[in-house]
Amino acid sequence: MQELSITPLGHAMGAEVTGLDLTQPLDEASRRRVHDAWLRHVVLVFPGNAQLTPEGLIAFSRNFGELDTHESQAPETLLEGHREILVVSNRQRLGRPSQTRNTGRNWHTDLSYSLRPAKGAALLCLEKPPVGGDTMWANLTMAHDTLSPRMQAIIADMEAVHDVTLVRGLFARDPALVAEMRRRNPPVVHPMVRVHPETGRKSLLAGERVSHILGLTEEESAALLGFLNAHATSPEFVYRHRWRVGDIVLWDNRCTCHVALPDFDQAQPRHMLRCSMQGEAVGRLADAGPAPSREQMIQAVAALS
Ligand SMILES: O=C(O)CCC(=O)C(=O)O
Ligand SMILES: [Fe+2]
Repeated sequence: MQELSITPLGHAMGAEVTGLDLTQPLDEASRRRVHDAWLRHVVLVFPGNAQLTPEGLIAFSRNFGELDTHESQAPETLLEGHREILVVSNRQRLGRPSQTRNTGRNWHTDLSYSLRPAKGAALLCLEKPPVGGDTMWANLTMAHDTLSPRMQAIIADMEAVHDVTLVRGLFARDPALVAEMRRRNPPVVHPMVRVHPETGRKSLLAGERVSHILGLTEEESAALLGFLNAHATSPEFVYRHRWRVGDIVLWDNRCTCHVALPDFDQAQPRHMLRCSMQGEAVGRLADAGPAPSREQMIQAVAALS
């Protein structure tokens, strides 16, 4: 067996880990080195795992936390007999179009539309199109730290609503599944700035599944979110992964967002298995009622004068 080696892949984040046999349990020293590399490089790539079984993926993923059993997901999107594995695939499933064929098509942090955004995830590529089908991750710690101190102070105590209906392409899926996803995931509130429980560093919880910032008008919220999302996903903060069959990509979901690009021939199979590590319960259910519009504010002020 080669020696464990960790090679950076990008400046913003990303490192490749080789020299591990993931069909065997990791010894404690290797587990620690990989865990430290995960915190440091945020996205880790483990090549050459096409033969790993579902049980092997589950066992490997458990090195990084307790696994989510996907209560927030429709059961038909999970691997038969393994609630810990979500099948992200455009292959037909159970004789029907796959309900995860367009998963991850806008910038998001996994499960931010639930009370418990994932801690991290491991995605194993079993089939990929000849070209395209890349995934991009953005480093939200960098995004936070490169805002001006004044902007950091402005957003420090802000909270935002995350909404499963903003999952791009959701409504192209089976209406019964969409109803199920909405029933399982009413809108939730999360802080805009998160503190990483292990590194203590702040990050910006941005993404395209945020509907609005609490306490602002619709217009203020849209403008600020537009700026923050553009800033957070600017190329300087992004690692783009070009998949090879057998790659496992492990990401820290507490300080990143990601997007799965639809830049490939959809007639070609793209088939991945994902385990998510359970995050801390940080959110709360959103109170009813959308943000007031500027028009409503004008009317309210007029009524006072
Ligand atoms: O298919 C991908 O590349 C990623 C999809 C996604 O967002 C996820 O599995 O969390
Ligand atoms: Fe995702």
